[in-house]
This record gives sequence, C-alpha cells and structure tokens, in this order.
Amino acid sequence: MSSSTDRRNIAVGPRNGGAAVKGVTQRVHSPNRSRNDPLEEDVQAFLIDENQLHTFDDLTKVNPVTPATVLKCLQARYRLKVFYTHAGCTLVALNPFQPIPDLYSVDVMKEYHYATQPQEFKPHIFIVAEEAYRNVQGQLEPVNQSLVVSGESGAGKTWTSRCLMKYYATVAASAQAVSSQDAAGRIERRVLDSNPLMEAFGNACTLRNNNSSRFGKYIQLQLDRAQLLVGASVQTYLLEKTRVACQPANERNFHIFYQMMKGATDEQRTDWMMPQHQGFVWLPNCEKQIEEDGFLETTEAMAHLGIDAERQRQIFRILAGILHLGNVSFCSSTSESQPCDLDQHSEDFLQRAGELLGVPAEELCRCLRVRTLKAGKQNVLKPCSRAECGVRRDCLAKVVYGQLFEWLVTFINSCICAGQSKWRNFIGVLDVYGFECFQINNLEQLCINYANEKLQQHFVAHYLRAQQEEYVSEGLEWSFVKYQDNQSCLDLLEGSPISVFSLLNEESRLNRASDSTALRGRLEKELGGNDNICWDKFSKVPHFNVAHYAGKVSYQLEGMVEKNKNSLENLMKLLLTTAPHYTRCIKPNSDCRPLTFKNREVILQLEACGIVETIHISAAGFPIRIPLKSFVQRYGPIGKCSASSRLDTDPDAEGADVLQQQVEKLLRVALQHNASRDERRSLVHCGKTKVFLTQPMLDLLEDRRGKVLSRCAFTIQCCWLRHQ
Ligand code: AD9
Ligand code: MG
Repeated sequence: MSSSTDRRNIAVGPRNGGAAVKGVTQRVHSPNRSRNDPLEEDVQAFLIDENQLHTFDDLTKVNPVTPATVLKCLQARYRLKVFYTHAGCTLVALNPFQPIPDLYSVDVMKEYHYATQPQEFKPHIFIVAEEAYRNVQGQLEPVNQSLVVSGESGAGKTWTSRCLMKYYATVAASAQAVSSQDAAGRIERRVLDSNPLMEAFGNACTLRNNNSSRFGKYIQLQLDRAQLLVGASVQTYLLEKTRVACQPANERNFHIFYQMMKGATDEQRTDWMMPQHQGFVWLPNCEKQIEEDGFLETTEAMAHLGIDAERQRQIFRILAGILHLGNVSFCSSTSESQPCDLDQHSEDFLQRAGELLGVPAEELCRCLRVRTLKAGKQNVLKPCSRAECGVRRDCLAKVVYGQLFEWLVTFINSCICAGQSKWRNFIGVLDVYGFECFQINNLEQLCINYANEKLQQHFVAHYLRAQQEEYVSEGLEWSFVKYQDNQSCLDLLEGSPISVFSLLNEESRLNRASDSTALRGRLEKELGGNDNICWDKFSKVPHFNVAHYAGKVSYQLEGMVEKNKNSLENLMKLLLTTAPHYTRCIKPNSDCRPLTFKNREVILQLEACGIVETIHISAAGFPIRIPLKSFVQRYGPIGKCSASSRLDTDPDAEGADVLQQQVEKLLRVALQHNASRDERRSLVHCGKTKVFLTQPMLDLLEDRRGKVLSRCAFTIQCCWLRHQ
C-alpha cells in the first residue's frame, strides 16, 4: 500500500495524463501553420538554449510553445533516451523500439509508488498509473479512473497498457505468494495472463506493427476498500474478423494460427489433421518468424486461467477446422440451376473441416453452395454462384472465429472478475487499435478510425472544452484557447438522421450490397454538404474520402455493405463516468527502427492530436481543483497557527460566501501577503465552488501545512513533557 495515503485525498485534477488519439500519414487540417517549410519557420522564433532542450520534463515550460519547439524538445530527449515527457494533462510516450533495461522494473514501480510526490520524479507512465491509483478513492466517494492510451498503429499503446497492468498487479497485489504454484493461481497472475491469450487471438502482424491489435480492449481493474486488486473484467470492441479469411498483402492472419503451426506436438498435428508441411491459403507469410514461439505461452496462460486440456483441444480443433475450410474452393457451375462443384483438392479439406468443426461434411457443403430464400411462406433453395460460395465460406469462418473470440473473453471474465460485493472501484485501461490509412481502406479502417475519432472527441470534450468552460462558469478570467473540434466529422459518420453508417446499414438491409456506384451516389446526395466528405472526381473506383482529425482517408465502397458495424456507444458512456488520464504514444519512425526520430512523421502526430493546444491550455490553466470546503478543511491549520492572521475555520457550518472568504484569507497567509496580484492569479484562483490551483501552489500549501502541523506536534509534545 502507498505510504502517502494522505495525498490521495487532495490531488484531484491530474497534472499529467495523456493526450488524445490517433496518428496519421496524411493530414487535412493544419491550423496555424503554413505548409511551405513549417518547421523552419517556427524555429526562427525559437528562444530556448538548444543545449537545454532535453531538460524540459513538462512541455508547458517551453517558451514559446509551437509545434517546432515541442518537436525539438522531444527530439533532444529521445536522443538521450528519455522517452516520457509531460504535456500538461497529457503524458507523451515516445516508442524506443527496443527494450530499455530497468525502465519498468519492480524496483522502479516501487519508487514511484512509495514516493510522497511522484510528480517530482522523472516523467514516466508510472506517474500516470500512480496518480490514478491515488485519485480512485476520491475525496468524498470513489471516483473510477480511466487510462486512455492512444496513438497510431505501432506507437506503443498495447505495450503501455501492459506496463500499466503490471504496475497495478505489483503495487496493488494483496500479499506475497508463498510458492510459484500459489503465484499462478493468484488474481494478479490471472489478470496478466489474459494479455498473451487475448493477443494470440486478437493480434496480427501488419505492415505497421508486427504485433498489431486487431480489436479494442477496455480492462477494468477492480479494487477493494483497501485498494487491493481483487479482480478485473475485459470488454472488447470491433474484432477485425475479416482477417481470418482475407489477409491484406504482406500481412498475416491472427498469431494463434502460426503459433499452432510452429508449436504443436506430432500428436496434436494428427488430431488437427495438419501434417507438418501442409500449406493453408489463410496462412500467408508463414516464413516470417514472428511470435510463433508463443504457443507455449498461450497454452500456459490458458491453463492458468482454467482452460483445461480438453477445452484447449476443442479450441484448437475449431481453429484447425477454420484453416481447412480456407482450402476449400469451387469451380464455376455449368448452369444456374446446378450448384458449383468443389474444385479438385477441396473434397478432403471439406471432410476435415466438417469433422473438426463438428458438422457433417454434406451439410457443410450444402450450406456453402446453396442458399435458402423465403418466397411467401415457402423456402426456395437457390444454387450460389462460384463467387457467392466463396463469400459464404469466408463468412462462416468469420462467424466461427468471432464466436470463439467472444467465448474466450467471456471465459476470461468468468475467472478474473470479482463479485460485485468484493470490489469498490476500478481503474480502466483503454487500448484500441490506432488510426490507419492504407492505399486501400475499407470498412475495417472506417470502424478503426471512427473509434479513434470518438476518443479524440472524448479528449476534446473532456479536456479542451470542459476545462475552459469550467473556468468561465466558476468566474475565472480566461481567454479561450481555440482548438480543432472533430464534431462535424462525427456528424458525418454517425449523426442523425443521415450519416455514413446509417446509409451503409440501410443499404445492407435492402440487400443492395453489390451496387457500390449507387451507394456512392446516395452518399454524395445525402452527405455532400458536410465539409468532411469529398470524392476524387476522376477516380473510377467507387469511394469516398473522409477528413478525419488525424488525416484524410479514402475508403473503397466495394464490399463495405456486406460487412458489419459493432457499437462503441457503451464504451463512450462508461468513459464519461470516470476521471480520464491521457497518454499519447508517438511512433518516432514508421520503419519501427530503434532510436530513430523522424521529424516530419512525429510532427504530424503531434499536430493531429492537438498537442500544442493542450499545452497552451495546461500551461495557462489550473489542473488541480479542490472544493471550497475540502480546501478549508485541509489547509485550515495554516491559518490557525499563523500569528498574523487567525482564522475561525469551521467549514461544516459555512455557506459558499463565507467559505470563499476563508479561502482568500488562507491564501493570503500561505503566500505570506507578499505575492503581487498577478503572481497570485498565475498560481491560484478561488472559484464559486472550487479552488483552482497550479502544482507549485499545491506544493507550497502542502509544505506550509506540513510545517505548521509539525510545529503543533512539537508544542503538544513539550506541553506533555512539562506535565509529566
Ligand atoms: V496497434 O494500433 O495495436 O497496431 P500499438 O498497440 O500502439 O499498435 P504496440 O504497443 O504493439 O503498438 O508497440 C509496437 C512495438 O513497439 C512493440 O511490439 C514493441 O516492440 C515496441 N515498443 C512499444 N513501446 C515500447 C517501449 N516502451 N519500450 C520498448 C516498445 N519497446
Ligand atoms: Mg496494440
């Protein structure tokens, strides 16, 4: 447990946290910056001693704050292997693309955890973790916390999420395990074991990242009254199921299939009907040696989580069945009334797929080749074309894999989730896939980018907008910092009554999937007025372009309607009930090369997430807020023990006006009457219901309070000794 329980009750607003979302390859809106030579222009105004750039632990201290100055600081720090930097309410995490020994050790975790003021330590993801841990108890009642980790694909979100989970599994562990067997059964162990298991089934090697998450994940770490980790629950979003049956060029299927191929025993291979050198259509790029060694880790994690040998066998047989199904192909039919024949080698694969999936092969074959239509009250059987047979095979594989994944998540939850009565509050860690923009983008990218767009909106609403609106409503003098709002893009995608998603859904209900040109026409007619959508006039491919906050993406309409859209609404609702901390992961180069920092790639990511605006608001703002009453309660001793200004502080008895007066007096005493009006205004403001503070002001108050209390303690001790 933390030694600094005391501080948990005060620090309300985080000083750091992390920024918003996304990353990008192309940018659409670039506020405030000329495109000619943006970096060099700003550098002219650069006032900082270049030799000191690396010393800025918090970018709010940089002067002036421009994209170029921020970039230079991060670059200087990266060169010196300093990967974390505060940006006001956000923590910027640069991906080192190589293991950094000792940066995440248990000793380091403990240093941050037991520190009285972890914020004074070097910026680190553990500061964010510790801050959430201290704030989760809240002042009056628990405040659930969310750690939102964002950034483009390969930026380090999943890595960061794992670090956060390990942190809590260490500092909030209930007790030391007595034996390794005991350790395996412990809840912390099980929570951590859920990671490799879900990554095996939900991650894949893509062009951007060898271990790319193809699903979103929100894990709630459940804490009891003593703030010990007693359980967890996982919610997953938008698994990219299409990957099972269709892998983009030079990308791979989900890791688990390759792990099986590499790690299976001869006995398992026989059981799965997979001879050593059998090739599978849905298993491209087998020669890349990535992750396959994970089979042992995956099966061990399964065992720790209670998936016994027989269950494991059933799971692997389903997966093997899917692979065999992928090798089934069809010949064109000679007539419309005749079902297509299986092609030459497919019979064996179909038999094996049927056996492994537990479906009679004839039934499987019929379902793939013939569809049932409703005609009035009658069912009519209609042979499918060769292309339709292929689509049906792929759909079946996607459904089976999707169901298996869902079962797995449900199973994991059943063995890590604590009963309602056992936990009091939670810290949620959100790790979604990053913004994507490829040559060809389709529904998967639209959903992924939509998720990122929603997260950016959460950041904009929670931080950029709400922060400033609160200053105004509390009566603080504040000049509004402008920011890029992404609401109109969200209106385009999900707004009512008509949006991209509503049109896609409507078209799929009407079964007009194949007519992508007509769909393009409808999009243009219904949504052409929104500035965030446009079309390349001369392109022959039906498509539409969306100007996301992170960049412009061109989506191909072909096949979009057949795919489906899962919902992010519940996630957004849940996030709004928690206190968020933002960590913005930055990918310093798109080649994933160790310690390589590419200015232009980084600046696009910084711009897209509004880092400069964030810094401006944070630098001028008051990130710590304490309700008037709590403030008077906590810092009352400063006034009471001051010879110059005695206060009668009975906060329970007072209304807002009186509390405000008491706060004012306390502040005068704390600042010892010698701060000028401007100095005071830059440190602290007394609002209508809360006191708004900067970190230095909080530190000063804590220091004064500590001194006063130790003086009182000394006086009491002397009195006591005198009476002995
Ligand atoms: V995606 O949107 O799921 O495609 P992520 O999750 O943002 O993406 P990930 O965490 O998988 O990226 O990081 C990519 C790779 O960067 C990892 O596999 C590590 O090799 C590397 N990485 C990321 N963060 C660190 C770190 N703090 N230290 C060392 C890191 N390596
Ligand atoms: Mg990831």
